[in-house]
Amino acid sequence: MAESAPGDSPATAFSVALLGEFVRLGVRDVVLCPGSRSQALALACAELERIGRIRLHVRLDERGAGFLALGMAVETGVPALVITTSGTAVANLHPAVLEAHHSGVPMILLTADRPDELRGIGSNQTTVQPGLFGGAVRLSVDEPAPVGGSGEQRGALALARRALEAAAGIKSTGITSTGIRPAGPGPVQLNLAFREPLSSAVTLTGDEPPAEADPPASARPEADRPASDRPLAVAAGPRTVVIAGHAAGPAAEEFARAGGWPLLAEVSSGARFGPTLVAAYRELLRDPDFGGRIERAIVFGHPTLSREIPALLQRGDVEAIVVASPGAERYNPGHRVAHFAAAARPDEEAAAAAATPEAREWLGRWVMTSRQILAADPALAAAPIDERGIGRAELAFMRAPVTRPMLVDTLWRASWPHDRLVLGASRLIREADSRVPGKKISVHANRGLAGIDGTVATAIGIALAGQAGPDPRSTGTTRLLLGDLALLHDAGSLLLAPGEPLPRLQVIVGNDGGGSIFDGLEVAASAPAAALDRVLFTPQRVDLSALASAYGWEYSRAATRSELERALTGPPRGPSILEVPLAR
Ligand SMILES: Cc1ncc(C[n+]2csc(CCOP(=O)(O)OP(=O)(O)O)c2C)c(N)n1
Ligand SMILES: [Mg+2]
Repeated sequence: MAESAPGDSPATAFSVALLGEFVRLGVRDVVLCPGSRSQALALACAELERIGRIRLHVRLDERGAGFLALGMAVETGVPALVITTSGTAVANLHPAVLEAHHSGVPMILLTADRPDELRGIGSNQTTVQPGLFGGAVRLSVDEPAPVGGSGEQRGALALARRALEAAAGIKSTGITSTGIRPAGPGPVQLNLAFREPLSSAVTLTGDEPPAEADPPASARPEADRPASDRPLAVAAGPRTVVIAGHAAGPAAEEFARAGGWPLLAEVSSGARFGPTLVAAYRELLRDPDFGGRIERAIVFGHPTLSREIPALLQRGDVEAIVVASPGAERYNPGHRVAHFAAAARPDEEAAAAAATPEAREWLGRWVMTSRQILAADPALAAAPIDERGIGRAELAFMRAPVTRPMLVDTLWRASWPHDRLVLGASRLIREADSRVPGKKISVHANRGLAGIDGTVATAIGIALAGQAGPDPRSTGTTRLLLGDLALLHDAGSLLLAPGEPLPRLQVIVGNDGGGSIFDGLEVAASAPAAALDRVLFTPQRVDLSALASAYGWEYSRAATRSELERALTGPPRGPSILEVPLAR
């Protein structure tokens, strides 16, 4: 593919072939971290970017780089490549690998390593990289250093294809010490040994013929669905609810509508909309007159935000059916799930039964009561109206300090279908989950493991991938809502070097000076307050305005309702931070 020159490095020839094949198969985003051992890959990427074949994102911190790639794949459905040097650089990918594994997001890591002869002898920056991620990767290959042999480039092409198939979950990749590797999209590690000379000059013209005559496979993961995984036909019958956990997607809404069943949809389910939605599901699940009467629950996605849902599914008098759980583990609270299925639909009788008076009464009560609960929420009361203009009551209303319910409600109202909303792991996602009404908008959260790490990087990945395409959605704004500790945990991801594409991202920080989520734990009622503060709340007093300015991000602050509304309704902008002070 490359023009050859004397003194060519096999590392470069291999890297060009491997990356070229990834591009040919549809990969577009590459996240690259600097390092010496990976230089052949890095320089080949610079060339591929120069000729317009990839979108290259260069990041210093591998931990953030992993989450950036995760965010991109969440948005596009296509894995991004992450390239690192050897040693601790590789270990820094682990948090994002675990999140991708548990949430079923594809990702391909190209980790540079020393060749065999330099391993296990105390060489600089050399550890045991193969297998580092254990059972969290769909495929782990330790590729020997290329030596310039004849079949090497073809081998590189085959490796790219194998990696993509494994990341997409198209093929199960055999038995390991941890058992059969799970299918479904997830992370893949290609550990690539390189020997000196670590690179040579590379020039690509963009006219290189396809390296192989095979028809291009798609990089977009297709569901790995054997023929036996026909949709489960769900019969009419018991009093049923449909639960949409994280990433359930629109299939959950469609299913609930077809069966005429109440839809209990979490905020990041992708199914929080539609005529059968029960947004105030937590209150109702606790109510014996509602939750207490449920006889069957059909779960889509991965519920993580409430205690009520796992409690319901463990009840002896409730039949639990779990459909298309994303990620590596099937959702199975208390090991009480009766059936697992890849997909489901109400059978004909069930669809017809949706119109019976009993079914309509069951659904109607859930939906109407949920709407009444939301309507009675004092935090969401509308502005008082004074016919003679802006009165005192309205002024007071607009000057009211921002509260958590006000924050999530205003943000929800400011979001449109072409926007993307990303929610960090904190009190605020729970606040949103407990009160925002139905709306068909794109909401993401890292709920695979619900870490507070990598949140900024994930949102940048979603924003960059979202704004790159020709899709009308590419005109929207990405907004990230997170707590102060989650922001500080990933402050390094604010680093956008000169020349890097700038995300159209507004980071909204609910700043209550520490981890106030812990104030809601039972232990907060009994443990000494000072101890709780020191070891759980963990106070911080970082000057967020100075932090933003240090990294060159626009900064503003909204302490009242009117300031918040203004800050959330402006035109789309570049990277900005909005600080919202919140009472603990
Ligand atoms: C990587 C990681 N470390 C620790 C935790 C435990 N944890 C959950 S929430 C939280 C504090 C969050 O604080 P903040 O972001 O300020 O949100 P708040 O609860 O104050 O709204 C911590 C430390 C976690 N989820 N992930
Ligand atoms: Mg906080």
